[in-house]
Amino acid sequence: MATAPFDLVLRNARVATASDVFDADIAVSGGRIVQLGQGLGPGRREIDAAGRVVTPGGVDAHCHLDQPMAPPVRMADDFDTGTRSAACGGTTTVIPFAAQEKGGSLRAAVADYHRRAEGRAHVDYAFHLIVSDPTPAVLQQELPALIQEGYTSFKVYMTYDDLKLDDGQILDVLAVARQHGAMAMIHAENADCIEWLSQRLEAAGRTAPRFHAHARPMLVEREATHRAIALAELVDVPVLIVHVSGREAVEQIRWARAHGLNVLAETCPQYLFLTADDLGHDDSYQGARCICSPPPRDRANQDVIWGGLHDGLFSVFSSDHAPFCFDGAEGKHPGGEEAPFRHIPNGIPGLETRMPLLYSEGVLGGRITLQRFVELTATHPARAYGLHPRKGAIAIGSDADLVVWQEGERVIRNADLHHAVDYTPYEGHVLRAWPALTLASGEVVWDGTQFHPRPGRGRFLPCGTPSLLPRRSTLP
Ligand code: DUC
Ligand code: ZN
Ligand code: ZN
Repeated sequence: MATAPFDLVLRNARVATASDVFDADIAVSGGRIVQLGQGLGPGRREIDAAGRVVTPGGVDAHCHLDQPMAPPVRMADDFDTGTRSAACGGTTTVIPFAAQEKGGSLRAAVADYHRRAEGRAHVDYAFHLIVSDPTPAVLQQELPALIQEGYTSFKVYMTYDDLKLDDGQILDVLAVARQHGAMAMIHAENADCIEWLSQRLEAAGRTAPRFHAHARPMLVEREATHRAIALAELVDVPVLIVHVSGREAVEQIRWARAHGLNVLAETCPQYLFLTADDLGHDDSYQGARCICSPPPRDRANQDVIWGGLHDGLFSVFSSDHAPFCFDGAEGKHPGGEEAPFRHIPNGIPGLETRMPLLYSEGVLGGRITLQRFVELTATHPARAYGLHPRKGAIAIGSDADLVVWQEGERVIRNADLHHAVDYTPYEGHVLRAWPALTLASGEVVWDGTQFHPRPGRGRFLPCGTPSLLPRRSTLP
């Protein structure tokens, strides 16, 4: 009896996973990978990968989409445009943030965020929570219940007036993470130091975008990183330090690991491909495009970040996509004007360029292995947030989220990107590879030139228990 054809067979793939690189066909049925091997039977649809590298679809575990902002500021990307851009850059799972408002309920924030996402996403999505007001009701009822329902990670901020927690509040939140096996993510910058420096800069008339970096020097991040590690040690719980920007924070994390502490770390493209010079040399406003926090540092710090990507210090490589248009009152010109740096919304776009930048400069530039690329962009983020092996893997039973890589030069032009932001910080950067095909649950969402929309294709993913602890073997 003839066996039924597969829905799809991706033939002649050079399959790259976090542990291996091998040649195989990949058979897909019902949106999942059902067979892997050479010479597989027929598919109703067949695609020839022609020996090109195929990796798991990316998991961007830190991005901001349609997150409510104080008017008039508004994020440029919602779940439609943000996940469109993700898919065209090889990312098939996004994890943005349902943010609690101070004085508001966490559950209400989650319900509101579901309304924003429902029926709009082109790739699958899960939610992190942002805890900005850890009241007894949040700590004792809302948070434990939400963890049970699949919101197993939450971010706390040590800076930003509308979000920041004090040390005692952070300890309370970490205690909930410990009790319920959730993952705590920490934005580590010292708020009082930033405020003190910002006031002095402003009083001296130093308000141009480039002074954003002067208000947030590395020591501000170093001190907060150390404090975050100490708070986690006190509670005895793993933590993940997000968007690590350079040497001094890296040193704190290495110190923690050397002392046996479970401290995970994330970094982002802006700390490899931008420097503080991109905020401008003079009083030009153009640098507002690259304002993000922590700010980009310098070349020596970029090298340290590359070192941590190479040797296993970092587990997760995310975009921290925070999309604000340069023109207009909703974005980098709040109120329609050139504003002092402290009033410029923080964040840059990067969902679509995250994977191609790291593949080009990391893998093809000889700085990291292909397996490490997969680990950083897909497998480890999926494990850190309880989505593995459904996501972040090329294995039987995993979702058929796949990227076929095309080598060759391609210049990044914002006009070619699919987000709703009016610029990219990487305009003119020459890539060495780009996704020629992105499959999301076995459907072609991007074919190298065309995006294939189907809003609502993306489903909400409840997260399981985080299953990633730092590797110690490769560290000093
Ligand atoms: N910094 C953050 O902490 N979040 C969004 C963007 C940014 O620059
Ligand atoms: Zn942050
Ligand atoms: Zn962020």
